[in-house]
Amino acid sequence: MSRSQIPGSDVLGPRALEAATACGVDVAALAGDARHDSPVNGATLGPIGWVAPADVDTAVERARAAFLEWRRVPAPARGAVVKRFGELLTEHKADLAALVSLEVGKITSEAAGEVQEMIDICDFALGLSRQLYGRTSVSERPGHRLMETWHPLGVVGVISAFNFPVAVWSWNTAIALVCGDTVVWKPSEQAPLCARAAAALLDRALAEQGAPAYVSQVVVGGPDVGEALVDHPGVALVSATGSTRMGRAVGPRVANRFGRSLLELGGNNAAIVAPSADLDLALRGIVFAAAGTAGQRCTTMRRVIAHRSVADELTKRLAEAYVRLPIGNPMAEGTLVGPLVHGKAYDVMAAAIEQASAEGGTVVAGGERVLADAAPDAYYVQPTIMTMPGQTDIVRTETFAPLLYLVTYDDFDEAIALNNDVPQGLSSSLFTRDQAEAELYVSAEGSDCGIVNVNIGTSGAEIGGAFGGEKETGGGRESGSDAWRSYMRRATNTINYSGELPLAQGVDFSV
Ligand code: UN1
Repeated sequence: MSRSQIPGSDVLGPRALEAATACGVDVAALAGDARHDSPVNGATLGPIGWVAPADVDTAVERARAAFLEWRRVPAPARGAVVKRFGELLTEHKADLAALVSLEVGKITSEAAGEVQEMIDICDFALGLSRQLYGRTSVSERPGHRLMETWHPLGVVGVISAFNFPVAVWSWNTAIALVCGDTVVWKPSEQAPLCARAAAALLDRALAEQGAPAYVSQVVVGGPDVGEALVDHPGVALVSATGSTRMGRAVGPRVANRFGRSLLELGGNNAAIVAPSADLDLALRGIVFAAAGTAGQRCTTMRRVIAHRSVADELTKRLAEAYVRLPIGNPMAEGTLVGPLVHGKAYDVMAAAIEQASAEGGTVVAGGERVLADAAPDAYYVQPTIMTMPGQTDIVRTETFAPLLYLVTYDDFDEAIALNNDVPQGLSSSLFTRDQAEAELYVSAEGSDCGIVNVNIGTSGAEIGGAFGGEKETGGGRESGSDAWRSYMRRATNTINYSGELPLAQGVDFSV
């Protein structure tokens, strides 16, 4: 199949059902009026089988009951489930990746990378299942000991976005499960088959390891299903990935019922390119981060802040690289840029290009829709570069598409200021060979983002680090490092073995 040959529904539909069946989904049971379209050709992939908001109640009640049992299972035994899940993901990597390509349009290599990210988090969570450490501390009172114990929170609600339709759920779920929580997942409406396939593999791992029923559940439905999860008092933690607009709605609602939320929202990620940068390396880092995944990662690079001395050369070389990017059928070999998720995403991109032009920008590469004849209902676009006179309104706005803005700087402090002068704070990077610049960039006076890289792009983080960002990105941290703490509650224990009852702070309350 060539890149410009967009497969028809006679190919895509059966492939989707075959892959979902191989992962253990009972496709015959999927019914209902709700349908979803493949970004690859715009054609309907089949019934979704939506649940109603009222079904969220049942799911949360079941998850709550399962939690009471699951929390008694030793953490390393919970880890064994996650280990098995990782093995099943490895076995079904190609099928799950195919579903990711079909439902959200990722190229095969990135879709496989997404599944690999799931396998990696299973490994991480397995190790973590023996490392849920608490601290001990010294007491100011004789014959007393202070310690912290970590306990599972309860039911975790996961709301995930189309662009990482299964990996982000798995970051949350693998960690939540070893922590002793149970999970109710509301996946993206765009990716119900991926979600059911991933959930079916986890169900199998849970059953094989003798876990209680309803430790993991998936509720496929519309925004009202997500809202029911957000508002449910039985959901201890809502971990939500999506737009800042969505987070602005979710955060206060969860806080209002004193639930916890973990938000991973928009980014407006920049790379600074310093005069000493290795331009070959910068070029490769920028092209992957800005045009990869058709610009639809939350970590996608959206701004380049180039030193005036290298800006022209960099712009020229970037434009040359962009022209060569193979755009088309994401499942064809050699394709690097697949489709946008739907027509609305295309409209938003086209409007952003128009606004950026009105704000003084110039398109130096891309900007056009392609393959409209071969796929009239799908939206393939040329990744686009625009030079801008400065960080105008549109530059400070996240547009979820392959649209990269270039601005220039004269001194490094100005570059850092530009890096930080956006409402979002997810990811950032600096290309330099100057060690002082690199150190400053990762210091407290440097980038204000949650992810701060040197000599690599903004996207493609490994699961071992904590993932998330500041400001309008929402402040949450998922995945590696000590992000597990968000899925547990901490108890401070004071144990008195003295036989006396001395009071802290020297208080005398003798009776
Ligand atoms: C996202 O786009 O929501 O760092 C997650 C990355 C991936 C995760 C992206 N590991 O680009």
